[in-house]
Amino acid sequence: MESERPAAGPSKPLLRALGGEAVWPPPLWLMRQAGRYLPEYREVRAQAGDFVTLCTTPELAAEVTLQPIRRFGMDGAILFSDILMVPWAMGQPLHFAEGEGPQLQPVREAGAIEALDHNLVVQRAAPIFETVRLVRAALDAHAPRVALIGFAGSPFTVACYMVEGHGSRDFAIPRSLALTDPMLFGKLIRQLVEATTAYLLAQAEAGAEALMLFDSWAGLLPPSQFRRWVIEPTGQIVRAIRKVNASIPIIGFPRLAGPMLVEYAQRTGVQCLGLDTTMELRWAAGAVAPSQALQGNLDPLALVGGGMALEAEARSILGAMRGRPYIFNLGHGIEKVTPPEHVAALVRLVRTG
Ligand code: 1CP
Repeated sequence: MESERPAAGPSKPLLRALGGEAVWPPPLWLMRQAGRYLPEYREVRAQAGDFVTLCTTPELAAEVTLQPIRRFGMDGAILFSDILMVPWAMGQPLHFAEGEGPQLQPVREAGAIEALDHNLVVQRAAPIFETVRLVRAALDAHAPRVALIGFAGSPFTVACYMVEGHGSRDFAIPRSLALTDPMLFGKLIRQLVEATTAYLLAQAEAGAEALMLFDSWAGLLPPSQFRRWVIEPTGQIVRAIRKVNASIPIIGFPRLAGPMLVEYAQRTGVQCLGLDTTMELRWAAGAVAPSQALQGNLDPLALVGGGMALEAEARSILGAMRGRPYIFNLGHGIEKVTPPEHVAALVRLVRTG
């Protein structure tokens, strides 16, 4: 299948960096680069009505995926979807309330967890794979240097939302369940490992050229729990993907992992580590293998503020990462109050090295 596509893969800067090459100036993309800070996104979002409809209407989802590429020319396009589309595809009702974030019907008992069906995911998420196909075809035709990134949430972070039912600062309910009934929590995690593996492989088959696992709440866990619920399941997914697709690079983003980054980097098998804003870059560079790419970690608030502080922060990151495989990015998602002209200024700055 892959041989039928234009042979642009290995020359794309983002894929070269993921392959362990110190590409300079570094390739760049931004987490949540599509979204409400862009007026053209707000227009399509209004047209779609609700968020799940936007994620499951391939033409609209492909359009918003491509908007930041057209406007700013990043090196990576990230599929427009959400980490909660996996629980949705497993049969858990999901709704995005205006201004309140996601709402899920919580699953906390054996019956509810067993009623979820990871085998449904590839079938129900078919429109998302169609989005991947549309975006890849558009990039091949009009932006052959841009790599398409597919993604999923990591089992622990997705389980946090599934058990809690909505966003939270500490996700006390799922973390307590993991401690008091690890057998039951483990059942949910195992379902998510199966679902996420199939979901990511289907994205790769549809044309995604790199995959990212978002573990936004990994840093809530103490080391023993981090090993069990973050490192173990992530490693299982990476190994299962490798059995089918030996080459697609995988980016892991264990947000707020701190020193647990070392074990995560050694034991999961990911090719690239996403770094959050709190990570000391020179420490991280010494903590992972020289061939493992790093990605991050500009403070999204620096991008909101712009000007001299943005320039100073970006230059300091570039200085620390020069000479190793590296992808410029934020340390967390873009803020919706970000002025688009600050994003344009950042892209210019990074491109001039
Ligand atoms: O109304 C809107 O337009 C919804 C805002 C929005 C957007 C633009 C949500 C709701 N999700 C998304 C898209 C999204 N989410 C992408 C698309 C691609 C891109 O990066 O451009 C990605 C990769 C995500 C990933 C995601 N969703 C994460 C992991 C990364 C992170 O930010 O920590 C998480 C935790 C979510 C859950 C979620 N979805 C949306 C919101 C507001 C939230 C956070 C809820 C909360 O914890 O309160």
